[in-house]
Amino acid sequence: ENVPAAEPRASDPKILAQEIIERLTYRIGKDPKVAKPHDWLTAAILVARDRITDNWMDSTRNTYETGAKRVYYLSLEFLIGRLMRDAITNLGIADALREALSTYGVDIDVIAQLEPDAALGNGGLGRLAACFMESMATVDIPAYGYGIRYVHGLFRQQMADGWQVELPETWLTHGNPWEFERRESSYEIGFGGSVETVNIDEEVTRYVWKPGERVIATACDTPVVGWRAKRTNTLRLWTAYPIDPILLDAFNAGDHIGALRESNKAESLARVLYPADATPAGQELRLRQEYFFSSASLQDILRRHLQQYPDFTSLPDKVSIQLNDTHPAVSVAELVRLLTDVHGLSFDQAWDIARHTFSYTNHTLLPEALETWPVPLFERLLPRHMQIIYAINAKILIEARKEKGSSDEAIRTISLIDESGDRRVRMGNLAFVGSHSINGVSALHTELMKDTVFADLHRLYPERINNKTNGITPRRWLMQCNPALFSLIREAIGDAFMDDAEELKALDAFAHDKEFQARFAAIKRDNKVKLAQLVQTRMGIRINPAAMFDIQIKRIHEYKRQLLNIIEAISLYDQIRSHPEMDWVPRVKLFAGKAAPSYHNAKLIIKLANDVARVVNNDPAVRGLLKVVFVPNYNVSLAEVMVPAADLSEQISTAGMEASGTGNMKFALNGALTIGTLDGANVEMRDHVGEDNIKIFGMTADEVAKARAEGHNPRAIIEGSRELSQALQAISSGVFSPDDRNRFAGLVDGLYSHDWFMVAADFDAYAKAQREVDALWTDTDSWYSKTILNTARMGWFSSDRTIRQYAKEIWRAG
Ligand code: DL6
Repeated sequence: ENVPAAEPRASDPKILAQEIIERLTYRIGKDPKVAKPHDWLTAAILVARDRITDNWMDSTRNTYETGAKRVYYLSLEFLIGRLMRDAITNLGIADALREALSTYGVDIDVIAQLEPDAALGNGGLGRLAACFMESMATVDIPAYGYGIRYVHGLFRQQMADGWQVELPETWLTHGNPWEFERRESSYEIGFGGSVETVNIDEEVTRYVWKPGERVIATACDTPVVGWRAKRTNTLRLWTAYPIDPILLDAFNAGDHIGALRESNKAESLARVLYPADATPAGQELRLRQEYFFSSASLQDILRRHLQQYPDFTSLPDKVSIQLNDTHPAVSVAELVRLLTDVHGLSFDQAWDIARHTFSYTNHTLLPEALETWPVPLFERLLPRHMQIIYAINAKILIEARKEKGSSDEAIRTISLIDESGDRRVRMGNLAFVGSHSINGVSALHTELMKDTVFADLHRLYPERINNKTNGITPRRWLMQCNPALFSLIREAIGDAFMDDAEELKALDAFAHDKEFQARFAAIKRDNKVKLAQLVQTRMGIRINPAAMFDIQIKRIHEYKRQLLNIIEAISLYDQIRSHPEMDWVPRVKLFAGKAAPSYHNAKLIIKLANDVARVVNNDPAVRGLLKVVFVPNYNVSLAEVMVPAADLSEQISTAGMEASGTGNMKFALNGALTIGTLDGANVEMRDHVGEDNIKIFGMTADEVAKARAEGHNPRAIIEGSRELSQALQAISSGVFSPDDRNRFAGLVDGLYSHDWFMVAADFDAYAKAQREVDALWTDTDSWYSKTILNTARMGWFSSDRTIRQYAKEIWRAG
């Protein structure tokens, strides 16, 4: 936390203390004598926000004055978590604010816990967007994030007898002191209705969309301050309002519910985040959300551009719009519509501008996750956009057919309309053809994109696909979540790594230094004690900080293979009981993560983890050598406690299925050893940390593809593995579910019949790798030298590096 502030006055605790009292009195209206912890938190945030605001205005002014290119990051998700610690660290006032608050007897760590964890996202893609916002400000890119200000973010997860139960998350209960509502930045958004044609002359036809419904999008801005307050950017989230707050005629006629119907319908647009991350929501409200925020953002972008420049010919030079997955893909058609129908450009001009302005990031290869919308729904909701999509499609298909001589099959897969069943609009293809750059998020993922989901489009436009391996912000994921390790590193190698994470490599020299190892180990131990306390308080389970903390935290998905981890735990449990005489390494297997509410198997996996935990944790025969814990309600704040406490990081997805992963990077940076497959960014992590410092096991992506294509025989594999068959037998016979022996039959049968995710196929390799990890653990010197090297060599995975690459190679900005 001891980071130098921008200017000495800014970090004077006495001045901060005065400011806190001023905010408390005049902005919150509270006498300090009766102020509640929440009031102190709000006052502290307002002090920080005011500091940021000065910087924010400077940044905005500077962008106007220099005519710099602006980057717009369109994302339906921003998983930002708490903001206070981030803001005060980047402002360099963390220590001073602590001292200032303490003069009133207020502990900053206590009030910081009261800040709600803003969960406006599901998982990886949303958290990446949050890291990118911070890094764009840090590397001085004039950028805006655009999204939706959901009233309810991702659901709160509770456990009822080991089953996931979803409860609404209400992060706005105490208001949101970070944001500024901008009523003046409001735009009309239309839905439905019809399109009229006006013939201007023989050659020019104008299209006039007459929407049947209209709502208002209003901006809410949150400033995002970069490291050392170099720049502050804007996260602009849209709220929906009705055009008429109440239909008075209906109200006066006694129809009180009908009088509010329009209002409710409008407000439902920003009410709740869809809680699925890898399956498209597929419902009309979701398409409405996508269009709502895309249209509002584009109208805002065009308005800002025209404020500064005479026309739109300069748009691609002055504006880059990054589409975060396909959720904002309708923007491609919306920009063409705005430029032609509203601003009078020709279709060809508009199309050319759009293609040079947009770029698109793909975050998953799962074919079921690539959004498509039924043509009739699309046509009813967005009739003008449907026409534009047909016009774009005609252009592309003629080009493909004439210039590139594609086959009928290729034409079918390139088309924006999927005609294999009921006709559907392919949003991935729309995003692809409407962008000059399409990027994957790790080297392997990008190559697989070229070979699989976008193979034909890649043949047509071979220069467009490129890779930008993900990264994480080292401010949140090292400095703030692990202050003791941060201080130790500073003491060892100086401050350079604070501005350039790759300077962490200087720590290499300390990997074998006994004293450094001991201090590194002591910090890990303290972090484990903190996590143990959290587990004890929240769950009443006692875990031993001397045991190896083996952690898997992420969304629950079959491809992420929490099931593999649980089955291995069962097998280990079995072996410990059978061989009490052996020297077992004490382990605590910790899990956390949410399942999409409609994802049956994922919810069963959570129940299995809890059932196994109950049996194992209560069996005196294991003598505490193994504990299994599923910590409920995983969110960013929980990750900030779990990541620094991990000894072993589980990154065990079926090879070829995890686009990148970013949790893998957070753990390694905080000194955990990774056990993982050659999937996503694990591959590049291995290259950076060195293969001796990571435990890689299992099938490669090519082997998985081959096994799937040629068929593999999971039954034979299971029967050939004594450990695996015994573990599955234990599950099937009801050892963990005596009240319902058949509870997990679906999961087990899936392994015997098809094993799509190669859980059985990889089991033996995984179990062997785990025993090798045990052996390493017993060699303390070797363990810490490896984990120190992980910290030392993870600098490249800073999101500052990722953003610099986007800026240079895609946006040509900054
Ligand atoms: O690119 C960020 C993040 C990747 O690190 C994960 O590997 C990937 O699963 C995730 N994708 C999503 C959305 N869809 N799915 N699945 O969050 O993106």
